[in-house]
Amino acid sequence: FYMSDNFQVKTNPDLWATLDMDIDRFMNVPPMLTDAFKTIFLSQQNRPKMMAYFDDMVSNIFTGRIQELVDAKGEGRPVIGTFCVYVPEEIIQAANGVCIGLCGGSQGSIADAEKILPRNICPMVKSAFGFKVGRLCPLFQAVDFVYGETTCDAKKKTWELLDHYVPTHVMEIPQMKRERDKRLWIEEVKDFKQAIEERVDKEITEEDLKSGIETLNRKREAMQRLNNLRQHNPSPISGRDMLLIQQIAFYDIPERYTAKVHELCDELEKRIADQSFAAAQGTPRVMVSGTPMALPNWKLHNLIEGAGAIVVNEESCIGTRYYKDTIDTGGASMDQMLEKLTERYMKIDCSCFTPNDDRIDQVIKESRDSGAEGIIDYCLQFCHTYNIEAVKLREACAKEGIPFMAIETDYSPEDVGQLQTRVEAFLEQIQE
Ligand code: BJ8
Repeated sequence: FYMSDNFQVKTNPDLWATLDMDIDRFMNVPPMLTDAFKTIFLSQQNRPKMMAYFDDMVSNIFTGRIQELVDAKGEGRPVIGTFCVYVPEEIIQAANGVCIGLCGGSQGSIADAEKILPRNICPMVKSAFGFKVGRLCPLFQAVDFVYGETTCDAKKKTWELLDHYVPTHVMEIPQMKRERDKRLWIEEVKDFKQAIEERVDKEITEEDLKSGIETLNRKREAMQRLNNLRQHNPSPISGRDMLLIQQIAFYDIPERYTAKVHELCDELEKRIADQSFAAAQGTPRVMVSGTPMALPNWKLHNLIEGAGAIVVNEESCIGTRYYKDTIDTGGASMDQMLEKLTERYMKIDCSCFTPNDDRIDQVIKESRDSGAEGIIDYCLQFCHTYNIEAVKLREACAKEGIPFMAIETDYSPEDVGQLQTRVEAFLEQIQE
């Protein structure tokens, strides 16, 4: 296991030159990410040894992984960027394509976005858009096209502008979950499949789709296994490391990632048997719910764990919403599989839907399952749907006697002091 001093986010200007990057500006990014990663991750005591793989994925995020994407394109495979877990990855996998999550979690590209977009919209949308217009993200530069969706207003209207910089397709996601919405949704899934087929100039067969579904099922099951293990009390792995692993799920190769997550799970089982934990017995256990935390957004986890607690669950799309449901493929025809796939996607309980009471029940359930002593609801600034849904969550938590705190923040470091005070007060409250 290497020393943290050796860790470095690698650079490769020759490779980036082939991707039309703003190399002069981008050269500042790897050293900054290296420093942040050392401070937030490598400073932790007693990390699982298998974290070396995930640390390596960070080290190679702008180089080795980009080379793999370039190689995939060379083999004629489509490399597709997405911004939402409603875009069905199984179909991309069935077409032997590569799916890369492009949500932005960095303050560094916000100013680029604000030259064009209004300031008072979600930082995740601004960050992603800024990466593209500033040519500041090798992952974004490497994709052939992107698939947006009609979830929140900030995203769906930004796609119209993003299309000037990269071919941007949009999948319609309904806002309700009635039978007629399901019919529309299935049509959208079929259109998506057809669009991907046209791109690769090959029909997706039943066998292809079945295998795409099975690959993603295995990945989601591995993540479920991992999340169950991390919820042991005391936890064998920190919340920061768990967040990182869940973020890496959006840019690693599914099969490789699945194998590594299982290896980590094996190690965590052993750690539990050996009583080797990431935090001592009695460490306050906090669950986070709400909007996703895209790489390299580690702000809240770093605050919570820096204040002496441990994060034991993420009810988030970079968290359980991504992997809580799988698709049963038993003996299904193409049409049946597409229907089952759609039904699985309809179970994702994003606040963009109304009503969305399933999510409230799910949050309470996950809070119980994870042994959390309180919930911190995380809302990115200007995300109206999660922000308003927090009202219902607060009510439900009050009824269940679960301590609850809602925070709204962005990527800037300006409110860190104030958030820290609030997190510390919350931790005192749950320990009383
Ligand atoms: S399924 S959570 S990934 S839409 S935080 S950009 S909603 S203003 S991310 Fe999401 Fe799909 Fe839903 Fe998940 Fe808009 Fe809110 Fe920003 Fe958001």
